[in-house]
Amino acid sequence: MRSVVALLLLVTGGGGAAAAAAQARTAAPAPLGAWTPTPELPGMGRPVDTAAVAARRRALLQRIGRGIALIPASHERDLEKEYIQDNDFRQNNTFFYFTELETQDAWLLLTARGPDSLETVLFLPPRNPGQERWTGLRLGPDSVATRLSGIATVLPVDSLERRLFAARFRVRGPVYVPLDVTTRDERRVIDLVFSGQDVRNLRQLADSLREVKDADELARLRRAVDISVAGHVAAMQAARPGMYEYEIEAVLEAGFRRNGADRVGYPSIVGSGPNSTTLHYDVNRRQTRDGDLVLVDAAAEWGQYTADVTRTWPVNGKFTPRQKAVYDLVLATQQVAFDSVRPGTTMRDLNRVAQTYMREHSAKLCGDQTCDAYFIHGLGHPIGMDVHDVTVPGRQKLEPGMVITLEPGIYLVEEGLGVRIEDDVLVTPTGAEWLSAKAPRTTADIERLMRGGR
Ligand SMILES: [Mn+2]
Repeated sequence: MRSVVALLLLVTGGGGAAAAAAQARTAAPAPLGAWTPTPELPGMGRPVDTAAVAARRRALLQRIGRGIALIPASHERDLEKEYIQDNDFRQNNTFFYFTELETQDAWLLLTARGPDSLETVLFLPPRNPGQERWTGLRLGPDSVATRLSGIATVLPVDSLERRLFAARFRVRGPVYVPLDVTTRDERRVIDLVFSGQDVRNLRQLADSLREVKDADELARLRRAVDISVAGHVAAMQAARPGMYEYEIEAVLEAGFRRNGADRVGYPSIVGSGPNSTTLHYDVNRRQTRDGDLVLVDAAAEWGQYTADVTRTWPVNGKFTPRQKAVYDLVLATQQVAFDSVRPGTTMRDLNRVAQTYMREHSAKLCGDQTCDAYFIHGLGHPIGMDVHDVTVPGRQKLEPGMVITLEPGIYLVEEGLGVRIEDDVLVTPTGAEWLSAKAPRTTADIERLMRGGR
């Protein structure tokens, strides 16, 4: 029952007394500014960047040439059947990308009859005041929706089938639908209207547009990253030997929420001691002991976009020489990978650079084998609306505007010693920009921060 409209994020301007108070309560630094709420939907909506979504729709239609794209919105999830634990609604990413609307049960229809004949129609369910007592205000097929969405033609959803039949006979070319996320009811409509037509999955086409982030997406990602950093810093500052992993998780996620996170981007990993070597450990029930390393892989989602950040630190605030040696090799490997990021390189190239560096600088650190034998996952992946965002294949050339993670690690199971350092990086025309580096990365910076907190 979340919001209706999402946002144009303006990280400018003052946030008023409430925001100032919230910032004062927050242990973490970095005031995050305020965003402009949508007056028609108090406490729910965020403004849509109507120019950005219109440009994305145009880009899609240009790729289609002649044809139809039909994209259903997500539906409210069922508390009794689906065991939802955060919100009972999150928009599907394809619908969001082309609308930035968080409204449910809607449809978006795009038709292209050639490069100069593009049409967008948004279908919305009628408003229902009785239901809105439960759900809060909803966007309906009226002038408010037209203004907030920037889509001129907004129709009630009961006219959907009629309009689709009209489009079917007017527009030649394939019909693109995100087939992998359509429900049985949606398929019934599509099969009814487009039987015998060339119906294709929209995902590949739509996902390829999402690889390079536009300015609005980058603003959302930066904000998600800043919020995530605030949570990591708060967790480092609060950590003490003897704390349970879930207590650290609580501080971390409080840092996210206090700074406006919509939810976590993925289940928070807080792995101490031996758990630091389990890549996707998210049970978080162990009690930490003096001398443990704690690996925290966690990030916030904001405005539909999520960061992906990992820090590893000693629970008592001081690295042992052994921990520092392993940590510094991971850190140097990450730095070498970062220094190699530039347009035209590939994830496969970066992987090779990282693996080679780690192998050649292992000395006897990891025993008989070189340490790259314990770097058992890929170097990184794109982020965006999905934490493992639309995949840029390993051999595809990186382009400015792509955002990737760099996350080398070494996991020595027998020692119960795992280190991963993960940062989010924007590919720029000349190289790369760290987005998450405000969370301390070097052992000296981590120790300084943790000392200051006690
Ligand atoms: Mn990751």
